[in-house]
This record gives sequence, structure tokens and C-alpha cells, in this order.
Amino acid sequence: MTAGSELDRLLDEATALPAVPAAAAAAYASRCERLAEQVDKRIEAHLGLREALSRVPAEVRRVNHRNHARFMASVLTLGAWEVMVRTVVWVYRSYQARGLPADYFPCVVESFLEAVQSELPPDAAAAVAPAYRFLRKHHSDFVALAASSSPPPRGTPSPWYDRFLSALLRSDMPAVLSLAREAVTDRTAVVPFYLETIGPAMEEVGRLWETGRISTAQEHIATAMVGRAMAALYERHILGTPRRGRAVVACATGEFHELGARMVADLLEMDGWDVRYAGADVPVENFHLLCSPPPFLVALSASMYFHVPRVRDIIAALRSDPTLAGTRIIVGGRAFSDQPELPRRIGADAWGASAEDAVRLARSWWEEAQAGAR
Ligand code: B12
Repeated sequence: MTAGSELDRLLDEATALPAVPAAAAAAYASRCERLAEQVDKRIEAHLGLREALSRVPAEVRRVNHRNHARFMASVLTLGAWEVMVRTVVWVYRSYQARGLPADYFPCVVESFLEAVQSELPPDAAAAVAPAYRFLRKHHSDFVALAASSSPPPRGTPSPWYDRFLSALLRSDMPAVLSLAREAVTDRTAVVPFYLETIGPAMEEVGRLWETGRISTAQEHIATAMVGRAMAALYERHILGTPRRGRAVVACATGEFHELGARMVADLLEMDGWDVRYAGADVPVENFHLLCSPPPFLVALSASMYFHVPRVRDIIAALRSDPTLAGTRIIVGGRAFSDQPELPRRIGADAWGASAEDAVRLARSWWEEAQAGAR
């Protein structure tokens, strides 16, 4: 069977899993920390995993267990079985690339299943357990799928892509900067440089990290270099005089991936918006300050699926504020890829695949509002 049809078979079976009642998903979501603590203990005590555990620092394991619990809370709350399957393939691939033996995963799944059964009320545990049984049953399918290659970057990279990526991987900041300056000689070159050079290069950096071919340190340096290059371009080409409405751009609470949101902020600003850019990990309670005076637009970014409930909470907080009745909310980022109905379900007005989409939508809403006001 090919990797594609094997994946389709798993997706079909997963999407037939029974829906988890909202109360059971909420019971799981409210106990993420306790579930992760139980799993920490069970995994540390697992004698068969001694050698495997020595390859991953205890702190990284702790973070991973919490990420897993938050991820499953999102999956159970939103019924996102397809996201679960695709992400578990990624987990197997990236952890094995870091030297963890495949046997590690069934132990984690079993530990979560036991933790669910001991921490959740019986009804909720019974509703959640089929998801973990599914993961346990398909362990060898996930091993096989993880061995197939990860998908290549989306879209067509620009002629600058190879040199840019190579400079990032050499940690060569002068080369990154001079290439950015060479490629972006005026404002019109910002969009293609962001979307066809930086975007695919960062995606490839992620792929190399996922498959263990570059270290976490190299990935951090590459991201920092991109941020510094974007700052240089910002000063030269983006900073301008606002002529449209006010826009707030921020990442969801807990979300550290900020380059995408920063692109949204830069492109909106270049299009004449008066932008307040708040960056990564913005607490829900900060939004009322960010949104005073009321903006025309709020753009929210999330890369990790386990942050979608946080985006939903932020939107709910914004919607409950009567001064923001006219504010449009757009969401974007990797967490929303391939899920056309999700943005509406969490209360957003729209979703954009790219930073350019944010500009297009914002502009059309603005023109509509101006026409209505005349
Ligand atoms: C850099 C990076 C990091 C950095 C981020 C630092 C920073 N300052 O931003 C750090 C080290 C913090 C990090 C951490 C983690 N990361 Co990381 N990271 C990446 C990487 C390599 C690049 C991200 C990036 O900048 N992409 C470029 C931008 C431009 O793309 P983008 O965000 O998608 O944005 C575009 C669109 O989505 C859109 N967009 C974005 N926001 C918005 C908003 C609106 C409103 C609109 C309309 C559009 C829009 O516009 C942009 C351009 O058009 C990606 C790889 C990848 N494929 O993206 C992994 C990746 C996202 N990370 C990953 C993981 C697993 C993690 C961690 C969980 C790792 C860990 N165990 O700790 C943590 C999670 C941290 C957290 N709590 O958020 C995985 C996710 C896998 C999955 N299946 O979910 C990826 C895919 C790597 C991989 N291939 O395995 N990461």
C-alpha cells in the first residue's frame, strides 16, 4: 500500500471515531496539567525506556507531555480527527529523527490512557478513551507513515530562495542582510520576498529540523536572522504615513511563532493601515488595552493547533466588548491550514492563507465601510 493510501485509510477510520461530548472534552481540557504530571511520572518510572529517555532532556519531555495534552484538548473540543492523525505522523517522524526509538510512543499513549481513566470522571474517560485506543492500535501504521518523506514546501520559491536558505543554514548574517537588500530594492519587492523567499526558506528550515538534519540551535539562529533582516526592510520600505483605519496584529496566547504575524503587520502597514503589532504570546486580558481605541481590524495568528482554543477565547473576549461591535476579526497561520470551516466555528469573520490575503480582505472591508458611510 502506498503512503498516500495508507494515510487515507487512517483518516477515514479516524473521522468515524465517535464525537466527544462537549462536557467530556472540557473535563479533559481543564485537567491538562494533571494528566501531563501523571504521564511524567509513569514515563520516568518505565524501566524499558531508560536508554531512550537519556536521549531527551527531562525538561523537553515535560514540555512535550504538556503540548500533547493541550493538543488533544483542542482535537477533542473541535472534533479534529484529521488534524490528530496528520500531527501524530509528524510527532513520530520528528521524535525518531532525534533518536527516540519507536517503542517510546505506545508507552506515552498508554500512560495518557491510564491518566485519563484515573483523572477524568468515568463518563468523560469513556468518551475520550477511543481516541487513545485508536492511536495505540495504529502504532505500526504511524511508524510506517513517519518513514515516508515529509511534504516539500508549498508554492514556487523565488530565484533568491536557494542563496537565502544557504545563508540561513550557514548562520551568515551579513549574507542574509545583503541578499535582502539586493532582492528588495523598492516596496513592490517586499511581498514576493516575504512570501516566496522567507516563507519557503523557513518552511524548509522546519523540515530540516523535523527530520533531525539541523539542530534546534541552528533553527533558532535562522529565525533570529530573518527577524533582523525584516527589521532592516521595515525601516527602509515599510514605515509610512497611515491613510486607512487602525489594525491590531497579534499572536495567540502561548504562540511563539511570530514571523507570519509580523509579515501581516508589515504588509498592512505598507498598505496604509495604522498598525499596532503586539508580537508573540499575547495574553487574552491584554486585548482590551490593545483594542483601545477600537480598531477597524484585529488579525490573530496561530501556528500550533493546540492554540486554537486560545484564539477562540480571544475572539469571545473581543465579541463581548460592545465598543468593538464594528471590529472585523481575521485569523491565519499554520494552525488553520486545510480547515476551511474552523475560523467561522471559533467566531472569526474570515481566514487568510497568507499575509497578502490579510491585506486584500482588510482593504475590501475598508472600501465597503467607506462606501456605506457615504
Ligand atoms: C521558527 C520556528 C519556531 C520558533 C519561532 C520563533 C519566532 N520568533 O517566530 C520557535 C523555536 C519558538 C518554535 C517553537 C516551536 N515549534 Co516551531 N517552527 C518554526 C519554523 C521553522 C518556522 C516558522 C515560520 O516563521 N514560518 C514562516 C512564516 C512566514 O510562516 P507562517 O507562520 O505560516 O505565516 C504565513 C501564513 O501562515 C500567514 N499567516 C500567519 N499568521 C497569520 C495571521 C493572519 C490573520 C493571516 C491572514 C495570515 C497569517 O502569513 C504568513 C505568510 O504569508 C516552523 C516551520 C514551518 N513550516 O513553518 C516550525 C514549526 C511550526 N514548529 C513546530 C513545532 C513542533 C514547534 C514546537 C512545539 C517545538 C517544541 N517541541 O518546543 C514549539 C512550539 C512553541 C509555541 N508554544 O508556539 C512544527 C509544528 C509541527 C506540527 N505538525 O504542528 C513546525 C512545522 C516545524 C516542523 N516542520 O516540524 N518554532
